Amino acid sequence: MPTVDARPFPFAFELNTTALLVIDMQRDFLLPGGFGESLGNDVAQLRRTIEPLTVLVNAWRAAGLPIIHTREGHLPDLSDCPPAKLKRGPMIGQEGAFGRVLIRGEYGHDIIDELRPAEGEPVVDKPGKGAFYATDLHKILDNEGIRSLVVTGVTTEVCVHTTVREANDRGYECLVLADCVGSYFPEFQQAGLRMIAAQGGIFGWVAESPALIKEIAR
Ligand code: TIU
Repeated sequence: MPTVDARPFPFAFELNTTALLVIDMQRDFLLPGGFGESLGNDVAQLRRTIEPLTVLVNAWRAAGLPIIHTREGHLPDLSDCPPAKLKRGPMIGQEGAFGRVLIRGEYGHDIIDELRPAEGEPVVDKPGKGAFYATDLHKILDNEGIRSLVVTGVTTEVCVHTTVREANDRGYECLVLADCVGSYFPEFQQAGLRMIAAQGGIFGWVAESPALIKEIAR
């Protein structure tokens, strides 16, 4: 069984029951001049994930393993956006540098060019922070017999964490890759990763992508 050097202890997984989740690698969050940056965030903190994640995605694809992408966003009429979220997401639905912010179909809502999904890879559109809430993700994974998830994307303490918690409660084993997840806030990146592996792996495991790539390239 492939086993990855991870915290709090090695992560063992079956290649045929493991999927790679790429969370919200969207232009609105990652592009300089976009929504994320307009809120005063340092997008460089997220952009450092692009290179290692591209290498991982290419290796994962080359191994013929499943990849699922997600995008956070809403319908153009905002009917799926709770007023409570709209109130605190000051720009959601408004015109930004890359179209209406976090609205499906807009340029900024889509995934960055470097990580464009390949033909046939599911793209799950989600209205919330978690990838399971109000989506078909659990069904998609269940139909494929997936039991373990490699979780990547942005941001570590928001959509990655929410998704890992949702996955954990549904019985999936989650490996979070430290170099392939990013937060606008270095202290949240650190704490977010520590929270996952704390208490004997309360939410899952944490590793670096080269340790995983070594296992799938065998
Ligand atoms: N994808 C995701 O994490 N959505 C966010 O709104 N993250 C923030 O950190 N704001």
